[in-house]
Amino acid sequence: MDTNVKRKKKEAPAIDIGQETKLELYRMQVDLRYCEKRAYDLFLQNLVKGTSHLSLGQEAIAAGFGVAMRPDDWTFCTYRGHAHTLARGASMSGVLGELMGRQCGLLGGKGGSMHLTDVAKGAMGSYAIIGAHLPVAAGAAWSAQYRGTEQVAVCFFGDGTTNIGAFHEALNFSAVWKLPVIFVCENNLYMEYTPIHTVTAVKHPAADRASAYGLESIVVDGNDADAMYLTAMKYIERARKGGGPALIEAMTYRHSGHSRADPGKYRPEGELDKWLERDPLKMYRERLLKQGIAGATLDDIEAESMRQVDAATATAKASPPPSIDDIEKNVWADGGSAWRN
Ligand SMILES: Cc1ncc(C[n+]2csc(CCOP(=O)(O)OP(=O)(O)O)c2C)c(N)n1
Ligand SMILES: [Mg+2]
Repeated sequence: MDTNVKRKKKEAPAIDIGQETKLELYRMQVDLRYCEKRAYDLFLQNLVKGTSHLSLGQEAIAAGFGVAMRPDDWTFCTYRGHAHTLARGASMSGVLGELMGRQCGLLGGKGGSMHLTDVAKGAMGSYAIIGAHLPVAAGAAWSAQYRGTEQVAVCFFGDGTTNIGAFHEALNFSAVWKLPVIFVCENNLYMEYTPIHTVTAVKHPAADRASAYGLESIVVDGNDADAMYLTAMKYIERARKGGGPALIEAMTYRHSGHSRADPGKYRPEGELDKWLERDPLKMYRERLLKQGIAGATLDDIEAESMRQVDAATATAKASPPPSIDDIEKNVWADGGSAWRN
């Protein structure tokens, strides 16, 4: 392996994170956790049709970026995208309603878990084809660069995605054109069921490839919301000012299996327990308490989050499924292929 690669391990905090931002980071992680746990409960009640992929344990990444991004920045995520969509401000009833196939869902109940999108909030889609969205994110960044809007595209994907051609094509194109795009690899150690290290030639599937595109090799603790927020701020602001793309590898772990049907039995005994000790919410709560934030303040955040999840659940349950009249609505673009003639 190339020993000349300079890797930044666990970004040292460059700026002080104010108390308000810390509480925002905690609130967002709690919202993401409670909402996804509710999604799982609804699945057990047979109210969520089709498959779904939870990111329980990976919340610090979506939260760190969600808090750091400007409202008009863009997010592109995978089928494991509930948290990333919520982190941009999509409503809980819109997300839970979409999972349940209800009219109040973000896509009117016709898209489901793997296609969450909220264009008004900059959540530009969830993509089920591995790697498909990396070139799309680069294209969005190119549009921002061309129009001079200083918007940044942030693209989340998994470790397995780094072995797909589109990853390399998007990285190369973005580096050559210095596009304002941040690629965030959430290395949760597994692809669908396969450990990433058994099928990858390098230790860090994203960071060890960065030098091939003239980019820094960056590995961050993906379970540390402060580290994620500071890293996001640094590279988003650099990209906004014309400094080009970044490739960030965030080390993390998913608490549940790949999708709802997977109990995750292929994981070695004790591995999950080890990572549960490093649960991002648990670590962050302990850190805030040590820093002098009152336990009651954090309890209030948790209670308010649960209240919102309960209210969203009630809204989604009361919402009807899409009507037959709407079956073709928002499916076909007006004009079809007329432009070709
Ligand atoms: C092009 C393509 N090949 C295969 C699949 C099937 N598939 C769905 S998820 C997945 C694993 C992806 O792993 P990773 O990128 O690490 O993301 P994670 O699920 O861990 O978040 C695979 C192979 C797919 N969706 N698209
Ligand atoms: Mg993975």
